[in-house]
Amino acid sequence: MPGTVLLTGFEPFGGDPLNPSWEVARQLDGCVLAGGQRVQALQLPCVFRTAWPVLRQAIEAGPAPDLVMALGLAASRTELCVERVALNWVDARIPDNAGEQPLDQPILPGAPLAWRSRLPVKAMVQAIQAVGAPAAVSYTAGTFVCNQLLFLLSDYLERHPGLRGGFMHLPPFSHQAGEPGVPIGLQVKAVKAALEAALAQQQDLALVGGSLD
Ligand code: PCA
Repeated sequence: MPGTVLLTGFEPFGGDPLNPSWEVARQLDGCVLAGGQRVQALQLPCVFRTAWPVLRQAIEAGPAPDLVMALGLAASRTELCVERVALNWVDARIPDNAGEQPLDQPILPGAPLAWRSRLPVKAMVQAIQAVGAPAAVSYTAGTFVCNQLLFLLSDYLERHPGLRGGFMHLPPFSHQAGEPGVPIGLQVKAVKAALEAALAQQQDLALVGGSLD
C-alpha cells in the first residue's frame, strides 16, 4: 500500500526573509505522487544541534515513510542538485540560527569520513531535466547544516536498511526571465518529479554525470 514521503525544508537563515527549500516543501504538502504516496512536509530549524533530532522524531513518529527527502537552499547554485555524498565534517562559514559556528570538526567522531546516497541520483537528475528544469549530481553538500543533516540521516539509514532517503540542494528562486535561479513553480514540479523517480527506481541509471573539476 502506498505510504508517505517525508519532505523537509529549512527555515530561513543568514538574514534571508525566506528559504526556497521550505517554500517548495510547503507547496507539495498533501500532494499525492504518481505511485499514490502522500507528501508530508516538515520545516526544520537551521540549527546544528536540533535539525536532525527534529527529523528523526518525525521519521519515528508513525509508520515508516516510503522516502525521506530533505531540501536545502544552495544560494550560489544555478541547478537543482541531487546530493551523492555526505561528508563527516563540519566547518561553518556563518553562525546557525542558534548562534553556533562549529569549525573544523567531525560530525560523528569514529564514523566513516563519508556516506554515499543510495538513491538513484542520476535517474532523479534525468527526471528533473525531463520537466524542463536544470539539474546535476552534486558531490558536496557543503560543510554547514545541510551537509550535517544529510550525514546524520545517511548514518541512520545505514542502520535502518528498509528506509530510503536523501538530500537535494535548490537554487534561489528567479522572479523574471534572465534573472539567475529557477522559478518557484518549476522547482515545485522538479522536486515532485525527483521524488517520483526516487520511488519508482531502486537501481540508478548508468548515465554520465560526474565532473572533472
Ligand atoms: N541551506 C544551508 C542550511 C539550510 C539551508 O537551506 C546549507 O546548505 O547548509
